[in-house]
Amino acid sequence: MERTLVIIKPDGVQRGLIGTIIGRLEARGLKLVGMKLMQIDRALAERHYAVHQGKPFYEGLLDYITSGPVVVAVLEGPGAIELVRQTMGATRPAAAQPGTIRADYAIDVGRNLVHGSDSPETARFEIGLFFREDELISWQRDVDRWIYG
Ligand code: D4T
Repeated sequence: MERTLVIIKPDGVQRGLIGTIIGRLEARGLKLVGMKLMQIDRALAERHYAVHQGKPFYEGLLDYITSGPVVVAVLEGPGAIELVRQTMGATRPAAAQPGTIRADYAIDVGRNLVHGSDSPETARFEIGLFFREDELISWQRDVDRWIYG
């Protein structure tokens, strides 16, 4: 089983798309093991986006991610990291495949609604940034036998 961090960014919250985005990930078969509404402060945003420091879009990215409440969630499932990345679609919504969240609901790379970890190392790091161990719940979902063969 793999875990990944998902962030519904401030545009997703403002636009009332929390339920839609979480619903798509749940419908895919992924299981929520943690979720909360929070406001990301500058220091946390700098740690989360440290790999982008110095890039032309970095300051705008920090302004955007700290501009309003976000929903952070940890989703679990076999291959969860790649499944979430596929369900979100490409970083640039114009390049995202129809049927993905970014293609269906976004236009601009600077307002692309959702974040998902991009590797097992990143997922571990990002989950640790946003959640304490006791905020994550390992639980059995009765429907799992109809989702995993
Ligand atoms: P996140 O990290 O938000 O899930 O996005 P991705 O993993 O899909 O893409 P990324 O790390 O390459 O980019 C992080 C973040 O920066 C914004 N961005 C990116 C931007 O505003 N302009 C750009 O040119 C790029 C490449 C969008 C996502």
